[in-house]
Amino acid sequence: PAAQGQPVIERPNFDQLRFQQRMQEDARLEIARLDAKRRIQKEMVVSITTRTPAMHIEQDKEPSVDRAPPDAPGEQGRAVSIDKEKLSAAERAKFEEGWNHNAFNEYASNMISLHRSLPDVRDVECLDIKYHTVLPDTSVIVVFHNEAWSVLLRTVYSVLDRTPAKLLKEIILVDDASTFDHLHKRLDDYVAIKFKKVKVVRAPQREGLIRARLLGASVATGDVLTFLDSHCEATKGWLEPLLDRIAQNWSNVVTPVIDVIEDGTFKFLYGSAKTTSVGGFDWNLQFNWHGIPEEERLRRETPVSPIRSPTMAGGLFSIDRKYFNHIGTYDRGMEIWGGENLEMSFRVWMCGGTLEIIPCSHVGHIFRKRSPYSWKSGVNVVKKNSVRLAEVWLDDYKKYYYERYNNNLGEYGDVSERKALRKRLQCKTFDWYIKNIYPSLFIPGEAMASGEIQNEVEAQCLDSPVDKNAHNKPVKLWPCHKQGGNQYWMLSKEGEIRRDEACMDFAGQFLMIYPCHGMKGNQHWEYTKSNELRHYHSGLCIELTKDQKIKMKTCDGSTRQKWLWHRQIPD
Ligand code: UD2
Ligand code: MN
Repeated sequence: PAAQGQPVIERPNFDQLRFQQRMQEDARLEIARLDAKRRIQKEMVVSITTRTPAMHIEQDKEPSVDRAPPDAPGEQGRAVSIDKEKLSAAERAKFEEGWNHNAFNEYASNMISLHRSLPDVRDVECLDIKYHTVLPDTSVIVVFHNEAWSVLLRTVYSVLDRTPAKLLKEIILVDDASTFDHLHKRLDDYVAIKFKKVKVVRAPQREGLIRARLLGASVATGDVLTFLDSHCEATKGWLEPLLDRIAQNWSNVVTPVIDVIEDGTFKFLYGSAKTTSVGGFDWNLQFNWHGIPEEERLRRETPVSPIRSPTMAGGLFSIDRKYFNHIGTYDRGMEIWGGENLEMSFRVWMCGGTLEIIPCSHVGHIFRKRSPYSWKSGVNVVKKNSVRLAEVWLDDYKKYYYERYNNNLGEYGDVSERKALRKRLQCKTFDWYIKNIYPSLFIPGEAMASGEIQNEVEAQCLDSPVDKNAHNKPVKLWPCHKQGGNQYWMLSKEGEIRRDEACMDFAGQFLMIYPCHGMKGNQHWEYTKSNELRHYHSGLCIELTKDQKIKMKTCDGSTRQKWLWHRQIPD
């Protein structure tokens, strides 16, 4: 039985999404994590047919290609499944090429209408909300480097088709020096013929998404700036709740719930406000998702009230245009991809703003397992961007990030302007941010015990790989090597045995590594006075068996169940 109402989690239902860090030297897949996520999302998805059918799509918009009949591929957000083996050699080549160019199934996308219909994915509580009758208007800014034609246009049409005309000032497409042919003259011609509200702006050279967004913002004229990735689909009613929140306070920075458009089938997956996650990060300065913290659940008035989020994913958000400038736009010194989302999140919170997820606003995004485009060669841009933000915003806490690189920061350029900005805005400290905005963040310096975990009888240590692909892997036993690495663990105040976002997890069968969920349950451990590692829920202890394996056994006080941490905080 679960202890004192602690949830017992078979598998957490808010596993990290696909925001894998795109370190150049580590572009490998997080297959295990993604599979788990997909499995969970399948369970979350509300059957489309059980909901109110999507209402008609407003048609007061630009002239466009014909709308598809209801049974056409992908309509209502349905999956398009293609049996590659049944394709002719020529078609199969196109199919492969689509995947290679985009890291999603462009071939499937090309079969789907640019106007495909989607279910009304909002929670029923959203349907009764009355928004201000006068709302600010918005410029929608979409930056892209080499986006697929049908995917880019579906992004544009989803906005045009589902946004009241008076709220949409313009859509600004920022081409970040794409090399795909269709994104040049063909796009210009199409935009000129079909659209009135769409502008194309081109960066003369590759700038990366951060400076590309700055370029878009510099020409935008709407009251609000709304950023979207170039592979999104906005759903019915997506914009009003975002603008309404900004109308209440210019320093509210808001994001929609980001639904998942499956990379292979274009199936539109969504969950309810109750399963929505908030943004966090780890000490590798990697963004991650978490369940809504208990305090935040209690603070909110209704299940669909705005959710305060310590960080945002980065691609999809709305911000008052003047506030965007006031708060320091972005750090122009950041390259290509990464870090800008945490930088803006910390900045907004520390300098007096608020970052929220708005549960009644849903926008789908294609999450990819690899980055399809070229990066800057010879530079670890994610590290460079992260060091820049750590230098400016993290105060003493930056040491936890720098430890990862043995304090070898590399070239990160000049951050004096950003430091001056922080001073000018009189922003609060990072310590304030953690204590007030992200109290559940694990602080390595606060671990109750850390280092290797050695068995009392034999010099064998609990061992599991450090890399991100380790999730869902068994914990192994290895001769203690005193090198840290795979044998470095920390015991958190909450009773987790963890490294970064990886926690030891026991769901009844094996001792595993799983993403930390912060809800105790299967990840709750007790290091007893007699040095046992007791799993709180099952009451079993970690044992080194005679045949050199790890087993979860009834606690019996034997030395094979006793473990010593390298460093322990005396009590
Ligand atoms: C996530 C964000 C993304 C950004 C990134 C961190 C979501 C859904 N996505 O990664 O917006 O915050 O984290 O930096 O929150 N692009 C360019 N020039 C480049 C590289 C990319 O214009 O040099 C465009 C790209 O075409 C896309 C957007 O920037 O429209 C984001 O890139 P991504 O889709 O590869 O990033 P994603 O979703 O993995
Ligand atoms: Mn994206």
